[in-house]
Amino acid sequence: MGAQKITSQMIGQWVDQAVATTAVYDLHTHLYPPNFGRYMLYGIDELLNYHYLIAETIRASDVAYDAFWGMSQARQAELIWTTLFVDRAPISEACRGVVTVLNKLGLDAGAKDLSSYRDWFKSQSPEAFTDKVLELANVKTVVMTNDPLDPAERDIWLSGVKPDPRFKAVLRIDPILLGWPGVAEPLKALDYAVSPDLGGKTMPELRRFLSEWADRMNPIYCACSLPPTWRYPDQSPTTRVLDEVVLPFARERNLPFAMMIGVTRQVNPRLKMAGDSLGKSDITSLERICATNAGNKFMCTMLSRENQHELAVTARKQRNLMVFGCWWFTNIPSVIEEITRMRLELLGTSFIPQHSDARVLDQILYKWDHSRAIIANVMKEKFNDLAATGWPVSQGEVQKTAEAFLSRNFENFLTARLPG
Ligand code: RAT
Ligand code: ZN
Repeated sequence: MGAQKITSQMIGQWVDQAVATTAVYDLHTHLYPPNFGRYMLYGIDELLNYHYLIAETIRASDVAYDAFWGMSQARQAELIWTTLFVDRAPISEACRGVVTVLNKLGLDAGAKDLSSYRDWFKSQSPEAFTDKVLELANVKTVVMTNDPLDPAERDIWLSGVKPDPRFKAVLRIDPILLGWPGVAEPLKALDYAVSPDLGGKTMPELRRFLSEWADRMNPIYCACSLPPTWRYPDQSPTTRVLDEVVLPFARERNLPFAMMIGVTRQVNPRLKMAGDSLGKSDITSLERICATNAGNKFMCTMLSRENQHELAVTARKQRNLMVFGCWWFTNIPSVIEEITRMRLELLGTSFIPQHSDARVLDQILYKWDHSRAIIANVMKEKFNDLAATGWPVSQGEVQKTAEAFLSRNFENFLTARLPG
């Protein structure tokens, strides 16, 4: 009896089912659990006040910067709603996301009735809403971004609050890598004997800072975002702190170090947190940090579309490098599709296609819905191409691939010990 012919319809069904039913491990977000108080953001006003939408509103309306920032948060949300959802079609990815969220929560997006949405969200408790959203989005684990130098966040950790186990911590260390000499002051105020020129006991004290905060937060990796001008190695404090503190610390604890490369902060300070931009980064620095620190695990995502091909090639050469996500300005359908297809062609199943970067809990409903659809399309195309060669594509292979992409590659990378 001959083997059953694998049709593209079968592949389509297997892929859709596997991608929809596999729970996601969302490895980079800015979300927090309900017991982190005001750090947990949810609801229509927070959705509208997303910095992606603030940039779009200020561009489209004639509001003055100062007038916008002088408004209450509710008034800002109303202006964003009117400008982007009433006066024009909400056709950008960030706008469409809000509409997807309303739909997924069972609200009537077509009613365009901001006050009824506000009423609905007011009736949700943070705890029950968290359960509802994680379940609807089919996300099992959410990775936070935790900055021990943020005074308010520090107080929460110091008060002994433990996050809900579905939320994992990440030790975010941008200031100690990029903030010299200024970061010496806040560290000294916390009783770390550091000096602005990195002399004296600075290096052991930074190590103590990382160890104490890692013991407190139990992070699953350390992370930093880096500008396009980042070079490794060089004579900068960044290289010194990496080589003498961060990389030995991460190696000792078997923690990956995640680099998000390509952000140019505050190209327009009048946009406040919406004022960051991007630039093409130096792939050879990434190559060198991975090659010369072979005992460290690295994760990397890059912000510029122009870096994506060389990033995927670099991952082919460096087994200690895990490529992840379509970050920020690349988290738009056309670019996600292009990047995912290219990574799959160069890396097979050995990469992590997406993270959400959600700041407002409800956003995982749209970010994962939109990304799942694109990942599924690319998988269908590639499994169909494979079937056309005569390979007997199986449902098991499709399922395993979806699991690798949505959670397993990350889970395995966390626990992996690098072979010598
Ligand atoms: O995507 C974003 O919301 C950015 O503002 C940043 O959070 C970026 O992802 C980062 O973590 O630095
Ligand atoms: Zn982020």
